[in-house]
Amino acid sequence: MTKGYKMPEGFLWGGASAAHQMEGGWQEGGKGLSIADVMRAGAKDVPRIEDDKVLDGEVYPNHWGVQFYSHYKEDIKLFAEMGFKCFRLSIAWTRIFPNGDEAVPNEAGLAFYDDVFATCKQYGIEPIVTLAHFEMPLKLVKEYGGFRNRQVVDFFVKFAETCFRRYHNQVKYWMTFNEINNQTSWRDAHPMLQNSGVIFKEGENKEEVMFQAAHLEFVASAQAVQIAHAIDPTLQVGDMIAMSPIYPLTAKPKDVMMAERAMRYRYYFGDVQALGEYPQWLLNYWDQKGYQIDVTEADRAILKAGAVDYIGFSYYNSGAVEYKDDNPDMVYDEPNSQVPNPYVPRSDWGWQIDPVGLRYAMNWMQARWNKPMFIVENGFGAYDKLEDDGSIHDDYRIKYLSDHIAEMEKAVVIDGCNLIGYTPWSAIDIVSASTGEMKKRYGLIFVDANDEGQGSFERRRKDSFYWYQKVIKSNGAEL
Ligand code: P53
Repeated sequence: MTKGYKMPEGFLWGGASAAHQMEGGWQEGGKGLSIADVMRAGAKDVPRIEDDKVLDGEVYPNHWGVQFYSHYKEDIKLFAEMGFKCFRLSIAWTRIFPNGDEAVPNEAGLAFYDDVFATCKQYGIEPIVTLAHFEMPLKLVKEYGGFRNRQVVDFFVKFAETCFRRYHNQVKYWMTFNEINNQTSWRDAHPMLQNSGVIFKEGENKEEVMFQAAHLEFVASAQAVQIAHAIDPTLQVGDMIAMSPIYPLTAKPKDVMMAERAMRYRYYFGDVQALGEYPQWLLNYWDQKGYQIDVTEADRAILKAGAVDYIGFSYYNSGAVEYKDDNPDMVYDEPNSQVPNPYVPRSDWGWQIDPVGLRYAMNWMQARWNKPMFIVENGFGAYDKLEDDGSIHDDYRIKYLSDHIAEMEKAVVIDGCNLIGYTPWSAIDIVSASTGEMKKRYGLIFVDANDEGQGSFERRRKDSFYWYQKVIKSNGAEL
């Protein structure tokens, strides 16, 4: 164990998850089909294929997840044993509005989360809830075009309002859209998986569509923030940003400028949600490109009045860019503009490991947005080995988490960043979002299941479970 700094009193240590990756029970309790239910399994370099319906004979790993739907009491008990003060989960939109466009919510779905939150409460665990974590009802994608369509704003707002009304006594911390900014890099890879639920049409400009869809998500999010405050002024609603700071590859001024341009492109999402308005450079960019983004005066007023209360963010890695002569305008195009950073190691899936980048990013966000922050994801996807005696020796995960927590603590104690809590990804093994694999494991708790959904689904404590238990017990002093 190494020595860390103690976090402030009341710091929310916990773990994170998302409904589609964890729950399973895809047809239980009246649940409808979400986009995650039609995504096949992929692998490291094999993209997940998105079908437009469930096809016989295909493998859809989110159908079973890790069966949290039937194991939640046992799982939350294990979280309590680790000492969790909070647990981040998402509400599956399709449990509440199975197709997204119903007039009345599905009572069985609402009741499921009543019981999940009651179970958390029994152990003094604060639920931290994401409303949209890559789980849009499939019908809203297919029949309404996702967030191309203003009607979908209304559907989302209705879903959000339904949840706030039902759970505001149990849930104080909310987030609207998970990793809202990862659509900058997922335009080609997973158009449907991103929260926008957009399927691109032949010949259209994907970047323009992305800006338009993101705009409607901002409006939906800002409306949700206002409604939450009207229902219960004690509710805290955050955004959720995939934070991966982009460094200049060298100190050459043009590399530094290129990195600045990359940062503003990736994080304008945070500017809009935290500051309530679009940055001027982006309005200029739209003009230069001839993009016609439908942003009304009414929208602008909503964005301004619906700024978020805190910045939720994930942190896994950093990136780097360099200036290239064939790109004199320094247009940032993700992920193609990125170059490997020779100074940091990589995981088996190629993710760059950079704990200092977390401290750097926290300082950057504090200065730019000046809001409380919440690290709602940080973790290490790796192959784990179940030993014959049932133990799992995941020292690589302990090292990753310990190194990152140490930097987080410096950001708080030395640099004065305002941090509400820390929930590593993931509390328990889950199905990977990008690959659909089970074997890319993140959990502090092991689930005995393979990529095909075979296994006992028994839970086992990894070494990281016992390690994290001590971290929490010492409030961050023992890493
Ligand atoms: P997986 C890409 C880059 C950074 C975070 O990711 C990302 C992604 C998309 O996968 O997603 C977040 O499972 C996301 C979680 C996801 C986790 O990071 O692809 O919010 O749902 O599981 C880890 O390895």
